[in-house]
Amino acid sequence: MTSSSISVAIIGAGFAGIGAAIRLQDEGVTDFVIFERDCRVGGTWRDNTYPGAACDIPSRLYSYSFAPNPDWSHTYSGSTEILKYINGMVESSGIAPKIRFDHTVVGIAYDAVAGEWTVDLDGREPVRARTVIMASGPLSNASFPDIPGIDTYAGHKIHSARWDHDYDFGGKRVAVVGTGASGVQIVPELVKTAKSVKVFQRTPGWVLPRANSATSGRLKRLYRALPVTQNLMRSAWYWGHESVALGVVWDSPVTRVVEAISIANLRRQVKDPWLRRQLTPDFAAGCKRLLMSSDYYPALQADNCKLVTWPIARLSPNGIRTVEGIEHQFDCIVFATGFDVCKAATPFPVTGIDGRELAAEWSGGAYAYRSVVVSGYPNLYFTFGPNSGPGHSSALVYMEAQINYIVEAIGTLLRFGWKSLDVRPEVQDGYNADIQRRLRATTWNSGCQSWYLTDDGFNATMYPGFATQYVKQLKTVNLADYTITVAQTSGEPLATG
Ligand code: N01
Repeated sequence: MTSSSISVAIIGAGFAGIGAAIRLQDEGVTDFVIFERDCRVGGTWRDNTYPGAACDIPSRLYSYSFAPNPDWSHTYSGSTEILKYINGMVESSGIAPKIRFDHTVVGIAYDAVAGEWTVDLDGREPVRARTVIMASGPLSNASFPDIPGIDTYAGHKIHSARWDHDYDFGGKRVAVVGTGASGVQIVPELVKTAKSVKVFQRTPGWVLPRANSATSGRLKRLYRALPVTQNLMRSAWYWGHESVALGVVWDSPVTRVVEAISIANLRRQVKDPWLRRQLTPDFAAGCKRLLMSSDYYPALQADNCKLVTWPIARLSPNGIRTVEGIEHQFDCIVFATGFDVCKAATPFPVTGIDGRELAAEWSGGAYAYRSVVVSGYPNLYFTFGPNSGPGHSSALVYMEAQINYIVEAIGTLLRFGWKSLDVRPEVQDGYNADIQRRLRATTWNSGCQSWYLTDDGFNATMYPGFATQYVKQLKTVNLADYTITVAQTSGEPLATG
């Protein structure tokens, strides 16, 4: 270990990076730095500021249990309020001085002799760190679709995750490509301002109504005065979502109930049988992310809105040409087409023991042990890593479990002055064989195309179980799972705070 190395490098100042930093600090590990490529914290909630951007998981569950917020204004909060929550955590925890903005990590490499990672930064001196936490997020790189002619389009192009707030939609003819979680939130807002909106749907999703109510001042005061009431509400949401897993994670009779609720919602909101047919999914509910919206179907039926289900053939200088030969002309095209998710790659080169490259090892689909560590890459930890995605619950419940595990592992390493913790390959292999076997029975692997799967159908994204099982497996670090390398030099000072 070199004297100039830091104990922990955290890559990314989104929910995961900020949460990890706070929990490290709570446990007395203060020698960490957060590298953030942007100039603000917030990750996906900083980037996704499109009109209508909100979370489709109740805020009381879509927050950290160690940072409860009695002031959520609604059951489901908007992106501005979520970003405020993240900023509030940064402020109250005092971690702001440890964030290095405009620091883009371009690669990390492990030095097995020193037991350190070299963190390479774009245009800056590299930094040495004993441990690294990858918190760069799976949904951080906006993805424009690979549609022929996309560069020839001469009008205005906006991606949902890079919204152009200076663009005035008033009087404009607008296209929205994509009808996933982002698309169904954007369309209801755009129909209020644009002259016309055409929505290009490739696959209709299952839409469930979302009842979003304001939290009264009295309830907020109760949450503040009696925090246990807030915990009870969080628990109620938690167990409610756990019960939904029975129909969303596994294709079961409960899935048919979810589908029946969605179809009843469609029937209630859409009277035109042809439009209904166009909006009816042909895959098991849950296979793609369930869409939560009570205003999407009404918006599609607004006088200035039209659903287009003909496949897109290409973009032309004036707009979008569909396969039956019609050219739809637009002033602006909004792409709600999702993200480049690293399912079979890494966001930048990650070099482990003996020069092994993680991107090469993951080329058939990413894998890890319990989603947080990969054999051959000691002292490197992932948040939102392989097979950590929830289909039915809050990503933050999963993230908090990852963070607690990571903080325990790092704390143990630093406390004992060990050089490295490297998960044993046979332990990792056994875990993944089990994960892939269990995934075969899930809705996600039941035949639809989604961002959860690689092009070959490998599921490197989702966790096939209840949140309770996921959290339980990360409750404690079992050192028997690891090869421990003890530092060669004895008597080194411990790096814990
Ligand atoms: O992206 P998506 P998203 N031609 O990948 C279509 C999270 N999130 O930004 O279904 C035409 O889900 C594509 O069509 P198809 C959440 O985890 C959370 O909406 O592949 N269409 C689909 O309709 C979510 O899962 C919240 O056939 C094309 C859409 O674009 C994730 O972000 C809110 C196309 C992409 O849907 C991503 O959601 C928002 C093409 N070439 C987002 N390429 C919360 O509330 C793609 N599409 C927490």
